[in-house]
Amino acid sequence: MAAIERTYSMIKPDAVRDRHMGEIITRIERSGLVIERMELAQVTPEQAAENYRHLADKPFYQDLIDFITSGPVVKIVVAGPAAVRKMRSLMGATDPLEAAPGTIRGDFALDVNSNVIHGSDSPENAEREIKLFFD
Ligand code: DAT
Ligand code: MG
Repeated sequence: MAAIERTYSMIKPDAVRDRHMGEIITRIERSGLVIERMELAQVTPEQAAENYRHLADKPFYQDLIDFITSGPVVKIVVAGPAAVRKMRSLMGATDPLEAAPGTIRGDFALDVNSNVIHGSDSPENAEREIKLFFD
């Protein structure tokens, strides 16, 4: 039995606004991963800046911060074997135009600027992001 890992995921404001949160949560559950914590909340500018600090020099950075703080999100701690990798696989590629059909981004988005869902990219970043959004 593989060790249990945790990841941080977030249903972004576009998907909440468009009433896709139920279906996205269903997909996470159906995969076998376990939802350990979940909360509808507004991302603060401080949390947004910390979460996207690796992109601070990109031309799209300000749009990204404005978007993620533009409305409520669903903050989720997801647990299971290789949870980080499994969530990334359920999510699909960053650019929805590249994301395969059947993935969350592939099925619910067309634009990289509003790509429906966030998922941590490593177990270390997952721990950091869980603290950032739940402490
Ligand atoms: P991911 O969200 O797949 O981990 P990332 O961490 O590289 O991807 O980027 C974070 C978010 O920034 C991404 O979900 C959407 C936005 N983004 C990334 N690349 C972009 C680009 N080329 N143009 C516009 N937004 C972009
Ligand atoms: Mg990322």
